[in-house]
Amino acid sequence: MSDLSTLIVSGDPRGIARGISLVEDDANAGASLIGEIFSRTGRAFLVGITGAPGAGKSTLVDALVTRWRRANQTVGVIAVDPTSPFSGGAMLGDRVRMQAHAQDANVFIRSMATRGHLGGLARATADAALVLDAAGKDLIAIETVGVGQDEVEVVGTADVCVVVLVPGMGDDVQALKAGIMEIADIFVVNKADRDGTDRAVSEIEAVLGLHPYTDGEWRPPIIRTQATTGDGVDALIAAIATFREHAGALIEIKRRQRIEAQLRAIVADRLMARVESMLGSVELQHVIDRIAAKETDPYHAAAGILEKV
Ligand SMILES: Nc1nc2c(ncn2[C@@H]2O[C@H](COP(=O)(O)OP(=O)(O)OP(=O)(O)O)[C@@H](O)[C@H]2O)c(=O)[nH]1
Ligand SMILES: [Mg+2]
Repeated sequence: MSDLSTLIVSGDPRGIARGISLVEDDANAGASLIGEIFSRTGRAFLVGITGAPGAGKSTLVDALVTRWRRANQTVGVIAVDPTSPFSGGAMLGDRVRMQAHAQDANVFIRSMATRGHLGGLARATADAALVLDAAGKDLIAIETVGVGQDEVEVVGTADVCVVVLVPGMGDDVQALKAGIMEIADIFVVNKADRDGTDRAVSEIEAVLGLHPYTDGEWRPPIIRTQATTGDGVDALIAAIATFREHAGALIEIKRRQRIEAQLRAIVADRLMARVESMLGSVELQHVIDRIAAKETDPYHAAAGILEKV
């Protein structure tokens, strides 16, 4: 085992930071690191938290971390920074907010950019979670803004997925219909101090009512929270624990999905890298020119390329 892997497995914060940077930035070194630590993973429980910008996700994570620490659980947090214009500056905000935990060696907090990951955001996040898992973190919270396919993919394959909504946002119900619904294991209506909380709860109930839940099938509970005061956060912790106890088969399916997504991303990435090194960028541009000039179409061009690999 390399020095870095040894540091990570011992739970050293600097080792963890270096490990995550490696899986983010360096495909080859990241891959060999994962190879070394992989047998030490599989113990952590991944909690995905998603929702609209400003819904209070980070405040909620902060409140969860406080309680998990009280229960002597070690914690990792991965906050996937939205780069969208309406939520710029979130990274700084997260840092300030989470500062209360900064002195705690048993809490590791990391922000990750949404763009520019070789093999995609989901791959990079899953690898970062593996590093935290190998480092012995009991619980790993992954926060993303539930706006894009990428972000949904990231939290959708966490062991449990918490979708955070707020009162008075008609758009959220649209988002529910647009697919966030399928990935939610637990709904949170945060900012329950605001008007319209009951209405938000009944809107979610109405959407849940469209699905005929069978006996033994997990029906997502709806938890009201006020993340700023911590009200309702114990109920959320209890709901996560209940899910963990009762949805074992579902969690196994999600773990397999996570492995599958990771495997597919790696294969696609490597295949493309092989194609690029084989063709060279000039030849690739030439193929693109031919498609643009309608001399061929993307499907035939792709088939032609794959024949040569
Ligand atoms: N009134 C009220 N405000 C809250 C509550 N929870 C969070 N907020 C406030 O909502 C704002 C956004 O909170 P964040 O935790 O940064 O929200 P977020 O979802 O992480 O935001 P992004 O990461 O930028 O998408 C902050 O000003 C919080 O103080 C709540 O329960 N009630
Ligand atoms: Mg946030």
